Amino acid sequence: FLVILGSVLGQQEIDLDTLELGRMFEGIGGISGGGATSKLLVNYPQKQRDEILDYLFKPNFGASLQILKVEIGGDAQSTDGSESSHMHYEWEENYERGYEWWLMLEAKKRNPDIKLYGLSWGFPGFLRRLDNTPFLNNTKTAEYIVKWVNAAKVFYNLTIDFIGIWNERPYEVDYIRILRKTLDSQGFQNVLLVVGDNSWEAVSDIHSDPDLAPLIYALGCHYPGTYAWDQAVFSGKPLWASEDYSTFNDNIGAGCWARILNQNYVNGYMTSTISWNLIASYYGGLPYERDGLMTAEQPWTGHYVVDNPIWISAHTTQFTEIGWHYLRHGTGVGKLDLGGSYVSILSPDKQDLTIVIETMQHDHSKCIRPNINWFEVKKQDIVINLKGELAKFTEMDLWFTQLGYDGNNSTVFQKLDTIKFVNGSFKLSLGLDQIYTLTTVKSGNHGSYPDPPAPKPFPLPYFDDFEGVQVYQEPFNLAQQAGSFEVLTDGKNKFVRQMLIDIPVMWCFAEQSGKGITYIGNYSWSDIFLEVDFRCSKVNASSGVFLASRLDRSGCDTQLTSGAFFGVYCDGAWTLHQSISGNELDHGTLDIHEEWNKLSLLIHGHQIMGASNGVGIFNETIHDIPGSGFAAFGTLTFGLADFDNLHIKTAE
Ligand code: 147
Repeated sequence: FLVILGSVLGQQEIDLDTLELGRMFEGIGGISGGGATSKLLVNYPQKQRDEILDYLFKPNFGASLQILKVEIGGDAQSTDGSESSHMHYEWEENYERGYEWWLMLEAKKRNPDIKLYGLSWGFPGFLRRLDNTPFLNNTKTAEYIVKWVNAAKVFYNLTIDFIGIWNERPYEVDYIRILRKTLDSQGFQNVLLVVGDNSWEAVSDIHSDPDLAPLIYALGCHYPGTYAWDQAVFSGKPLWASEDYSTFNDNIGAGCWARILNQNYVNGYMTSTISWNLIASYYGGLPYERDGLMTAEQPWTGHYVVDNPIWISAHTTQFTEIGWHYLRHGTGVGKLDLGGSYVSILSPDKQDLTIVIETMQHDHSKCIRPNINWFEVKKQDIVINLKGELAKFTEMDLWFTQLGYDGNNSTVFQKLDTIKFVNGSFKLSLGLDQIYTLTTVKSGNHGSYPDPPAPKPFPLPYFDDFEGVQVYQEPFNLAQQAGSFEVLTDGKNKFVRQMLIDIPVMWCFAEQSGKGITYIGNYSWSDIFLEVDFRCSKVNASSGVFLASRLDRSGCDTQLTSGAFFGVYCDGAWTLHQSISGNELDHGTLDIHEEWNKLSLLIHGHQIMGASNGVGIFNETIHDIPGSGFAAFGTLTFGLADFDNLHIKTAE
């Protein structure tokens, strides 16, 4: 009778009980990598860097993330840059490269319970099969991955919880078997496999190959659009949205994140959702600008933005833990009659209960992919009834977000008055584009720091002699798009070396130009003077080096970039090109020293001038290059070459 009365009054009765529980909640996380998405975070001023890390990882502060997924650097372009491998060549290993070790340590420092998940996008050249897959020798590839897992433990005391196979690329079942065996034989039985970081297709292999199922812990699908294949649901495997979101982090992005965090479970029984990316810490102008939970793209000022996806995360993460259980569909999990959804998550001792409700409208919660069908959301009243053993809860904290659009203000992650259940019931009037958390957990907190410094564009003039960078690290502010650039020392002087000597297992096609290249500065730079010292290598040498400016393409389109390229071969030949892979404008020869040489490139309007060791080489007018873009240097072929003393200034 009450239910009927309720629907007559236009109010939905939601009965929560625990007669049967749903699936285990496995956490909300972010991805650093795939690729180079944390590149600029590393050289932030310490104060702002620590604040940012608190917003991401510190419990009861901000996003309070429960999973950190990182790229296992593979020396290949993987979206916003390439990340260094721990083995550039078969004969070496190095665990002081890149920033993912550091990031994992910072996350664990703040939350020792955070789960770590590693995944490869590319792989170094020595693992490359001719078809550009890492399955030339599955034992070697498995050992390469297990070395990374082992190094986490041995060098950093980090326990890796999950390992994936190959991001969004086909796996070989034979490789999965060998990887599982190699992990087990080296004492890593507790490192679980998530397969296949693409679609739900791995479920077919599980069905056709009963020996495979026990090797796989969870099925990971990317951008599932909140749905899972029936077969996947019936497989009994945990289902993860192992990469999702990737949406510009304004309020539509926040709305996307709110909707999928609930509905990935409501519609698709997914128990973990992981955002690409964790933090948008790469230059504006690179692909997928600001597609992270928050933004930090100015290490030179310390400016950062805590975007609303951080607070949307908090609505779930601050009031749950991995290992809690969703209530069952129909008894605490479901869709709202007039649009929107709700989930309820219960602690194992049943002493804590968290309910998250969202009423995001279609156009305010669009994600980058996939397109979803139209749906309506209307204002509505709901009554939450706590049944059975849940009736013991008489009070809950209430946390509220109203996302604003079209100039309307937002209220974000605010604690409202504590609510009281009367006879086990509480009535809530829901508006549009709102998120509510009802919870017995008392520790919720909207963390805050004073405003960070104001934004400013990349500062010019700019000079770097790389003396301030730790050896094996990437040079600050240089965003490698193909190849791997590391700071090394000869004992007295630090310099940058391009390390790759062959083409990696590519994730996309950025390396097809055959060049190593690292970008710096501002996408809107136009009249720029660049100068760098270079030295040809005596072993495993690149054929030469180049300086470039006004580069208009990057990421997985790096091989297509236009721009002015002044190349110098180690035999003394020079060239001027208008793109990375062709269109020669001029060429000649010049003198090269055994040791360091100075290379300069000035571009002003259509005028372009090059010099080497202070001697003018060319001075001409060109019309067919972009009006603005990034600056860069690199190697003309994969192979070693050294760089030092980078100068950049505005060309007057
Ligand atoms: C994903 C990648 O895994 C990430 O590294 C990052 O590039 C992210 C950016 O949105 O995208 O790759 C996808 C690229 C394209 C599609 C799906 C995933 N797509 O077109 O469906």
